[in-house]
Amino acid sequence: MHAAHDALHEDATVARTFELDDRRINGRRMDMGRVDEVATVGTTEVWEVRSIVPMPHSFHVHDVQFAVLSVDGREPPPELAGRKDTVYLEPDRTYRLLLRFDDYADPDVPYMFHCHMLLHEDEGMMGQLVVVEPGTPPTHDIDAHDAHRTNS
Ligand SMILES: [Cu+2]
Repeated sequence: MHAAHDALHEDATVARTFELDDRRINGRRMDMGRVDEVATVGTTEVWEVRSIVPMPHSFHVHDVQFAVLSVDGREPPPELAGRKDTVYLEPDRTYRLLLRFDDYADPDVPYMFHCHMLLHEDEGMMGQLVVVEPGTPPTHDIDAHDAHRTNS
């Protein structure tokens, strides 16, 4: 793993897990009335993303770009170096992503994270992420998937 990534990784205070099955993310399909994740501006997060079925997906995040820290615990191949907004997920591999939420907080308007394969996307393989200022709750109903604070 790159030293630069290690240094950034030390800053991560929130970890989230995203398990993708045939058409759902963490067991859910898109619901415009539901906020799945709430992130806070000024924080760095590690997302663990995995296709848990024998099919690939393409995980796409709006708002921020991310770095791929590792694939199954190993340094990512060269094509996964650099900043990404989409990562192709081979089945049964765990991709650890590093995301930094620096700006564009809006408690009203969610961002999306979704599978970028059109059929999957069209069938609701998508969730909503709201980025807020510290101490500001989002205005939509929250049914957030549990994120956990890391011990750093
Ligand atoms: Cu997909």
